[in-house]
Amino acid sequence: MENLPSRKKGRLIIVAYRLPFKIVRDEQGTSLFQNSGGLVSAVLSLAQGSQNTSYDFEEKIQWVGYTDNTREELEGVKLENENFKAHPVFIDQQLNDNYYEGFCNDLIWPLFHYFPSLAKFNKEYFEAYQEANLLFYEAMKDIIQPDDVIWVHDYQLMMLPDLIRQTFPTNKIGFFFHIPFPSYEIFRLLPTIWRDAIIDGILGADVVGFHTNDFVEYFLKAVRMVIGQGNRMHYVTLNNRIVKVDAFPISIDYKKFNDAYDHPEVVQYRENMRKELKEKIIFSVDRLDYSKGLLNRLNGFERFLEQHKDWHERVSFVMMVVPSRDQIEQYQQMKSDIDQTVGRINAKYGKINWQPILYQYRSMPFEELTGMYSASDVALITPVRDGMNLVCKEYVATRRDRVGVLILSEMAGAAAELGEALIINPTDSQDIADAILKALEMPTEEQTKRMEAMQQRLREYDVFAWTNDFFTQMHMIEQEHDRLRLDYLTDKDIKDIGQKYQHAKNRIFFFDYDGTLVPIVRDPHDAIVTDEVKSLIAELAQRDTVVVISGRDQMFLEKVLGDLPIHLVAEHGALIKMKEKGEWVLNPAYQDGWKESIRSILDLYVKRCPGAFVEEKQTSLAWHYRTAEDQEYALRRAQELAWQLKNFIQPDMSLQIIEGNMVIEVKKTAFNKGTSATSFLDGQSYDFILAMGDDTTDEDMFEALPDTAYTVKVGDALSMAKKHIKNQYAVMELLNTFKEK
Ligand code: GDG
Repeated sequence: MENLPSRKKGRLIIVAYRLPFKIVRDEQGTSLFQNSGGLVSAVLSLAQGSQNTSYDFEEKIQWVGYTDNTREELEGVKLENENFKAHPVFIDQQLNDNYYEGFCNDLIWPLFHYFPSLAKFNKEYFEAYQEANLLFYEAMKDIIQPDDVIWVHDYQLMMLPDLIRQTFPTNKIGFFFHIPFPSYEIFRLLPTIWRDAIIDGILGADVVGFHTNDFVEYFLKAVRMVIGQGNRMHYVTLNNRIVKVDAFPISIDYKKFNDAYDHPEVVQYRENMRKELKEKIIFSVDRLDYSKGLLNRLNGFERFLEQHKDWHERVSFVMMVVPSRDQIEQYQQMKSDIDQTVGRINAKYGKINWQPILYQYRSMPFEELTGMYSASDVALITPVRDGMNLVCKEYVATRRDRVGVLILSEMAGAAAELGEALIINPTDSQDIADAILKALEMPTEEQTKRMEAMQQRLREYDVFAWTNDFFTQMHMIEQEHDRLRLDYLTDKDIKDIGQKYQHAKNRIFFFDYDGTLVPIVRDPHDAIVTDEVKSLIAELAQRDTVVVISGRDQMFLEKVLGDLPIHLVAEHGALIKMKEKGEWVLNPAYQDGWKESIRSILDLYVKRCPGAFVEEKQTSLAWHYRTAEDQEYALRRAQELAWQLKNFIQPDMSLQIIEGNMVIEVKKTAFNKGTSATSFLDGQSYDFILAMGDDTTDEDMFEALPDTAYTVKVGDALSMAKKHIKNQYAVMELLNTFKEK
């Protein structure tokens, strides 16, 4: 952290579905009750400067969120406490039903938690989702100032980052996703337009965070499949910016839970529970939700009771279920299943003096929650799918006495961090029953050993470290953007280059062909250089050295430029025609004998992808799919092919895979546009060097040329070149400045 440059001023704008406080109106007026949830305290730590982040926020935190109050009700009410200033979003009931209850909780929630059969794919839901995201945007657009940092949260607001980005291109935007991001096989169940909108929406952010690496990988795969964009080390490159996608496992306020252990009310509650309940206490608390594996847990506990009679009357299982979404039919059904199952198990095994399961459907105050955490011998957390799961972390943090056993589902994001828990598969009742027995019989020393290891990890990466981590990444991407800032050639730059040119004695130009000397066209055969460009190059070539370096084959270059007095380089440096010699020579570094094995793989993918074809050049092989019938399918095949080639190609084969625009090309690594360009400089003393190109392969050239060279990227893709130029027409303008006046 010490190396981070000076802190930046600006405000923090949080956008989440809910506001950070409840607005209660009564005869006395309006009161605000601040939530004590994890996000609120994490965000507060940032604002109060208790975190050493690179941002130093000024003013209160601005918080944009939905309120169920009407606009009239809040007229004139000051929605502000000492920490937050709220900007309410008003969504009318019917829209909110389709948006929040509908798209969010009746589609995205079940689908992303791997319950596709519960997901309702309803067109009105999607429209409402778009409309509601727009309402959030409308509510905030007038408050955004130039240095403000915006942090958008969760699956209710996936389209918002891009809505903001379109009008505020330079504000930093973060997006954090609190639920699992599913594998592509699940994600693709969404209609194409919906998944496009979701991916485009999220990618409006600079940093996109998930709880685990798996979710990161799934998201990156969705990005690849939906917009055809890969990533490098979790950086997705878009037209003129980059997006960092990474894992930030959310955590808890460790100290708050750990300190609670000695709070008098908590001590009292703990002692009462230990007195009143049986010898051993098992505890669980979750919101009512099918993702939380409540029935799986009951089945596991029942199996335990069935198999271990010696534990009867000695154990109490306290199962708290917090009311949630119980207007939705599936939730009502689930609640009634739970009620029945608990009733059945208690009736079957209970005695007058022993009720195996103490089940309550309500929420608990913090002291009662931490009292239960600290009174319990076992916490039984069995979600069938959970983004993270904070309950298990809170249980561990509360155990200042360093005993207690955590049983945790492998399906919770938290399982990746809490390996010392007894990890179970929630669908396997026997696994749960065995873990319960093991937990109840676990010696105290072993409990302490496991607990200490987990506590250390949570102490070190608490919720404040989490926010800090996220904001450090936000800051780093800002630096990365600064580094890659698109610096377009100005009129003054062009004048300066012109003057330098006039004064120089020995000058050389390197030009890429497609996209630089000619515009990109659909059929590559039609990319014929105009007479105007040719005459400009011919004129330059009278005075200066001109090299055209292309990935094209020699025949094509010969056809379009062969009559000019210039050097030509084909196939990325494999074939060279020096103007003096007038004949094509194979680069001596090229070694043949590799094509056969690669060709058979490419041919296989032609069969697997109707419309694709293989182009065999003298020194490379290219698999083109721009002519494929089904582009989406072809893109998938292209990715598969690239992956298979990467696995097949061994380092000693010295082969490189270039993933170009609708083409996958395999060539030797021995040369590239960079090595080729620098070979023209050997033994020469050029005092003016200018290189232009639009392709990713031109980056080798920009990187390899000396620092004194003018390197110009055509287009707005991120580049190593020093300057950018808008398009091929601007290239013409620049070339015109070198004309003899
Ligand atoms: C979503 C993701 C991810 C619960 N009952 C009471 C109570 N709680 C508190 C717990 C805990 C929180 O609610 C529940 O958090 P979880 O993480 O377990 O689950 P979700 O609500 O589903 O949250 C989840 C999370 O977002 C954060 O990113 O971990 O995977 O699904 O803090 O303590 N608190 C009190 N009384 C209760 O009765 N005081």
